[in-house]
Amino acid sequence: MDEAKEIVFSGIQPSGLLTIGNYIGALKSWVQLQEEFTALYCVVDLHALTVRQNPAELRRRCVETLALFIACGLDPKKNIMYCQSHVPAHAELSWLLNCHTYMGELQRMTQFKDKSQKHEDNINAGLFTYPVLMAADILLYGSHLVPIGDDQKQHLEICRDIAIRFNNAYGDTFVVPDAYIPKVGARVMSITEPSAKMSKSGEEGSYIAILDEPDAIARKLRRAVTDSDGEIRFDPEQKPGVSNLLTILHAFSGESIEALVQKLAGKGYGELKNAVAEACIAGLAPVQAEYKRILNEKSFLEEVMRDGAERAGAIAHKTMLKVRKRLGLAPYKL
Ligand code: AQP
Repeated sequence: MDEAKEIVFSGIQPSGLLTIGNYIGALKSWVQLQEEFTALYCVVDLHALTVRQNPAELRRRCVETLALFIACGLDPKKNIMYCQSHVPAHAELSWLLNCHTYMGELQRMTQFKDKSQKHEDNINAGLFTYPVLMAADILLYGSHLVPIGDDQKQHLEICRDIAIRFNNAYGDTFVVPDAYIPKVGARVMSITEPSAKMSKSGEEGSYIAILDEPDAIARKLRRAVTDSDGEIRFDPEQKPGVSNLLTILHAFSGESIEALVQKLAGKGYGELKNAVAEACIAGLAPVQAEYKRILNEKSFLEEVMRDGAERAGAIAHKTMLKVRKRLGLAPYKL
């Protein structure tokens, strides 16, 4: 590890097919940040367990998610990619931080409220303490910067609060991290319900998966919910559907929103949807082709996962020694 570089950490749950929300809001930033920082990118399978998963599917999705990371441009020579459950220190630190987190803080989390409503039959303690595990993920590595979408802002805030509280109580232990939120695309909205975030666990037609076939992408976008005033204008408050389509078009075409609005002035929503579909299909094609190729390279993927866990584990081990000492846990050697 290059000690001179600052550290970036981020993760994605293997809880479904990764969406263009994950791509625009997170993965694109990850690719840029790996050039400048020591970057750790994690398939956060322990987080996925807060919602009931099919074990065989979860096992398969962990490897597929890692393959997709690489297909999106993440390079195992430039960063550390691994599976969260392969580094047990995440769960260990999470417990220690749980003892430094207040119920009231966790009760305020909007994601907990949303997911409790969505999974009424399984409001488990893990769902409630999810932000503490996320804090452990980040603090284990002395992370300076955490690239996230808008939805994770509140969780990053609580992570900072826990780190500051711990440092105040026991002396400087954790780096207090900053969020890195993309200027555009930090909250890609659902195609069918543009007032809600696009989620991989949403209804089938509500999201575009990175691996969706061109026909599926075009079909979903044709059904995108817009509004009735017919004007192509960027106004997320008044026109969430149209603004969301413009954001997606901007992310895949690279053209500024202003330029796109000018170009599409006077045209109908059908044309806007076609333009978004074309850009999306073209932008995702190389990722999809690379994914198919990499997925067949089982031994390469295993090696990336094993090597990543070893390197991440070595950093985590150092942090845990410090944390245990600070808390007064008995050392192995007296
Ligand atoms: N719609 C989105 N727009 C922008 N960024 C997004 N992210 C997720 N959805 C959007 C960002 O992707 C990263 C990984 O998120 P995650 O999969 O670990 O969890 P999530 O935020 O709960 O994403 P989903 O798709 O909504 O997952 P499910 O449906 O399983 O709960 C994060 O940085 C997130 O901000």
